Amino acid sequence: MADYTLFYWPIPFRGQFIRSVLAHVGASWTEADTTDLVHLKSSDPAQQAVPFMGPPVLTDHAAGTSLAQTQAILTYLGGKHGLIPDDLLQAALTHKVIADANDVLYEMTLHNGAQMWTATSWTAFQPRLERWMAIFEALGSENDLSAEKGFILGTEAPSLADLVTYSLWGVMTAQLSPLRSVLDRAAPSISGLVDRIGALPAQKALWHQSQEQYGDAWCGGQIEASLRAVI
Ligand SMILES: N[C@@H](CCC(=O)N[C@@H](CS)C(=O)NCC(=O)O)C(=O)O
Repeated sequence: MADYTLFYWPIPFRGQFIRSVLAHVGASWTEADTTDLVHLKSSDPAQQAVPFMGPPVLTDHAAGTSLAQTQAILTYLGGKHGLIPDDLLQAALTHKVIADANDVLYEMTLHNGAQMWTATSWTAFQPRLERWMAIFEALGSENDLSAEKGFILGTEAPSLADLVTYSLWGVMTAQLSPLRSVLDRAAPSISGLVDRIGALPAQKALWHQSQEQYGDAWCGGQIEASLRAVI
């Protein structure tokens, strides 16, 4: 049996953050069928492996436990596999990076598709999107990150914060390619970092497999269609 089972839609988006960490630590996992996910998602909360509203859900078979909420899953995996620095401030900054990434996902999808993008709303969002990129860039710069070397929290090796940064900006700009030049301009060190993380053998293999499975999808659904129409 695999180490983990991931319940998520067949798209990158939030699921890719989890997949990226699992690949980095060399864990094996099974992707649950969408029918099993739908069944689990619509079950009575009292009957669910973990009470939850929206995926991802990760089952850790050795521990006999399941978790929901991307931030909680990442924190669990990061702690279990030594990807969160011991230093109190660096650990808190790891949680900040995860929370920032989650905010960006919500903003990019207008709160999971509550509204659709229009040319006007997308144009109005551009300063805010670039500011988000600049926020990641500034954190990296404070820790001597450059395009060529270093990691976002100044650690010796990639930490959870780097994998999250890659899964956010690297995956987003790979799937929505017009945004890559925006990232290059607003956050050049982050652009370099995500390329370096993406070039790690485990990430390269994962991304190759993900592209075969998910094609050019990012967040999926009507919100992705409306995004593609305006970028
Ligand atoms: N805060 C949750 C959000 C989960 C979420 O919105 N999941 C989406 C897919 S990315 C979903 O399918 N939601 C369905 C629903 O909320 O009913 C997390 O970060 O994991």
